[in-house]
Amino acid sequence: MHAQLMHTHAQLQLLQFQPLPLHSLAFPFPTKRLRSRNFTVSTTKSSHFGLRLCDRSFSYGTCVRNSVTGGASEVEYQKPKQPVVNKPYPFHEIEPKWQRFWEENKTFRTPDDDIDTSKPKYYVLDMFPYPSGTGLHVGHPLGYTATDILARYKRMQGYNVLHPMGWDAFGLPAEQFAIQTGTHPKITTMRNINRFRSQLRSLGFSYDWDREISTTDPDYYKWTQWIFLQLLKRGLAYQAEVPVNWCPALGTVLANEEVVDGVSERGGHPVIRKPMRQWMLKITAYADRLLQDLDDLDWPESVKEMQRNWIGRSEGAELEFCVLDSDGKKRDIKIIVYTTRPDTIFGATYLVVAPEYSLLSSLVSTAQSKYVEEYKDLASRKSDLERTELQKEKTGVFTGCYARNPANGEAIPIWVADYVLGSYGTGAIMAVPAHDSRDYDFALKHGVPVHWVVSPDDKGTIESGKAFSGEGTIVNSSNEMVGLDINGLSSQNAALKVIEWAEKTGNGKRKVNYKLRDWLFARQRYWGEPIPVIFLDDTGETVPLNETELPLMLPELDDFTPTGTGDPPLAKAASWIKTRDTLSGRPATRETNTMPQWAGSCWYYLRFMDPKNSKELVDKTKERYWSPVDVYVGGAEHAVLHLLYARFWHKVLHDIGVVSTKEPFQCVINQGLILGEVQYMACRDEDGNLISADPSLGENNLEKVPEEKVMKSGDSFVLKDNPHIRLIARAYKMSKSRGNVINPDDVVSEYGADSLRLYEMFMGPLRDSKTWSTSGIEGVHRFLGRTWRLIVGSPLTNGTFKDGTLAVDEEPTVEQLRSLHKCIAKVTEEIEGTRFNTGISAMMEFLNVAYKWDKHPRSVIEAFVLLLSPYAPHIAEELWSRLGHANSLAYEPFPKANPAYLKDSTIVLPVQINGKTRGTIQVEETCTEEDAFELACRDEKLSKFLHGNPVKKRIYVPGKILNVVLDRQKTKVGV
Ligand code: ANZ
Repeated sequence: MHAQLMHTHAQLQLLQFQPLPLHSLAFPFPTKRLRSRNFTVSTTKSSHFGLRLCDRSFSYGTCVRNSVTGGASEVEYQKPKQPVVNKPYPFHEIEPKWQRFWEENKTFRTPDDDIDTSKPKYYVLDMFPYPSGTGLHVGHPLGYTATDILARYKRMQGYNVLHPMGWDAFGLPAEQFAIQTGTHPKITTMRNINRFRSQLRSLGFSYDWDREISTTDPDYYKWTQWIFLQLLKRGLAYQAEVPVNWCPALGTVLANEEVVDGVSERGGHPVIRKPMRQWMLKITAYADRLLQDLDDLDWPESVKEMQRNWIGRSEGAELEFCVLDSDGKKRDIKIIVYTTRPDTIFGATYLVVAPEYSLLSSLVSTAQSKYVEEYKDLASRKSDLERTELQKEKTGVFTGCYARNPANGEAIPIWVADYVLGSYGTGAIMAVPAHDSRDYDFALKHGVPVHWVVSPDDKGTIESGKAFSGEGTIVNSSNEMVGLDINGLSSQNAALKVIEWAEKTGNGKRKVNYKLRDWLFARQRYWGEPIPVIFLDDTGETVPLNETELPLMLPELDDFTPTGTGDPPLAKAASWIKTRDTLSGRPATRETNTMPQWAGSCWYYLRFMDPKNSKELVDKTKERYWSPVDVYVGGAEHAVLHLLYARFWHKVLHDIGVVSTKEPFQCVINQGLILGEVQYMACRDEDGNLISADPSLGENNLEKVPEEKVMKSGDSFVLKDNPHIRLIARAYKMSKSRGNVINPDDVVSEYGADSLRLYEMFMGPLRDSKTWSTSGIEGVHRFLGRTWRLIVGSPLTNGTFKDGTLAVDEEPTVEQLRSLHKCIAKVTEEIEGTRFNTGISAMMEFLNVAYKWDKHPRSVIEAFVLLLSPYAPHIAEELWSRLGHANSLAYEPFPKANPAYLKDSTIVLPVQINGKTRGTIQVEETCTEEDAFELACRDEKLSKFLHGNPVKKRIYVPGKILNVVLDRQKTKVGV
């Protein structure tokens, strides 16, 4: 037990709360109470979540509750889960000390107006978090540490670095919490932000906190609203009656991604489709540019592909079909279909229109109208996803009328079927059952003929009972009457020829289509940016606010519950919604919808360049200097929506001259997922005995076995007590319900922030998913402890360390320089390639070698400390200061590898004796002739020839060959 615990009172300090001087928070505390699991401290001093209660080397607990009663604070501390152990180095003192130092000295402040723009810039950005009530999880520091290493490394390379942090703080959870508890979302959000900030600070990230922004701050959302007005001005924001996902229980409209299997993602409430007036943003106007400009980005190929698919560009044709009445007479209506396969036109045996097709009612014959109406009603209750599912049964109803296929002149039936969507293409298709599987299934079910018009080439085959949807050679496709013959052509050439023919004869034209839809940009929620428009009471006309009226502040509300009618909660702010048009003075009503959560995150990277500018969104000079973001790190879940929306706004801002680059983020990196510690599972039989795991019995039957009861047997895991019982080892996503969540606060408290940072980088490649392992973190923690002891020495008998270091002021040996420079080269190369894990391995190897040295020259140790500093900045700063430096190492030049020390130190030198190569020796490249000969004589093989034989002559070419000529007359036979 540590000496301090023997006293009745421990002298404790509250660590990690940066703004207060540490000593003011030191206080004595009865040690007996510290031994219980949780304990409460009463104090008159204010206190904060996440604070740690420590003495010189132990952490006793982390503040988990903080309440004020009658002027005094009650603070509840929870002990870390792991037992308190002796620490290999005093990180509890070092880490808060350096965090305070950085803050007080504004070490990481990025120069603003005082910037030297002759220096190169590096903008490295994290996807800013949503400050949830649960605080940071260990997944956050993975990306944040990676960007922090890059930021620190680039600073040391002489770059101006922009490395900011902020909060994406509007959103549903704070609003739902407000509905449940009455706490204003502003308060919840502020509390969560404070917690996040203090957690991030405790990890030593080198953010410029002067640039912190929150999307909920009116100084920020003023510009989000300003961008909206620009979109409106350019016709890129418009209102439309759109069927939206209406969730009656939440009283709000949900975005598609918030609806999973017909219920709301949050809460699992049923969702129905309901038409409502909505704001839409015309992202489709940018579809082509969003697609084309992807090519020049250094993004993961998978993310680019997801964006391409989301935009979903397809090339084809719009073809016109004349409608005939039931007697075959030509009517005055045309149906235009969209097809990507004009080559199959001769195989079109029917047309299908979507149930919501605008001309449907004028097509339907009287006899069929009842059935069509019933069918339309049925279809309106299904989601697009349900309707287009490939496996689903293809339903449909005949409209009672026909159309003429313009290629072969045949009259073909027109059906209405829900597998065709009203929102894509023209909402009508020519159905080619022989070559489209959906049409094939439909035709089979409804007895429509199938005409084969594409014959597979070498690669394809026609499977019986299936459509052939591949390309091939066209057959059965010629009609002299209309001047179209595509027989024998490849599908591609045939398609071109059909389009050419259609354009010439007025039967259609080439057409490009996109899957991308316009962006639904309104939410029936309180906690979002108000949309800056009003509606004139007399005419209903929409009038944008004047830019000088921004920000349009969210009104105060006490009641956040949805109105339930579809009117957003803002409709309850009676005095706020009633206003007047500033220009005409006419009475008007404010828009009560708010913007979706995506809005604020669309442009925050620009505000970081100039966060306090009250005149402009971003100053032009600053924008030109910092754009684009050089590296943007975040989760793969943002591959499409956030990254696409931000690119869209950026392009609009580019068009109106606010930004200078075409694209916002040059390089995007997705960090992998951190899965919980591996869990070992077995099953139980009916009598309750453990049996081998059998996943086929279902997930619920798997039971966790504690790690200490598990052993490895060959490639598998078995129960120690009964090796016949086989276990499965699995890592799961961290979740409360599985009880496998690792709290970064606990890790920091037990091992320190440097260990957490280093471990998250050491777990594996940044982009891969990885499993958490406590023994892994102990490994890197030991490495830091060994680094400390190598440089500072072993602890004194009282557990403290002597001041200064063991480094000596001596010239390093060539061997030492070789080890160092190899390490520098490797660490540099790996940081550049964002392969941080292998960089750490190189430092570990160096440390092992350095432990063998008798003396540790200062220059070598200093360089090593600098190398380590981006990864483990606290320990590195402390060592740097102990090495005699008064300033932070944050701007010291990063060590450069000297190529002279990188070559392999030894070479293999061939040795010839009397003209014949008899063997080789391993020598230093710079080895002298004398040393080379000496080595040859000691070599087992060569010594047989050399031993006792007089040498007549030696010819030595350094680095190439040693040639020994023996005196033949006095030499043994055989040489
Ligand atoms: C005839 C044809 C023949 C087709 C063939 C395919 C294969 P993408 O690539 O996704 O753009 N289509 C067109 N509009 C549709 C709608 N509103 N709802 C459902 N399906 C629709 O797909 C375009 C193809 O999907 C079009 O080409 C059309 O069917 C169908 F051998 O036309 B195709």
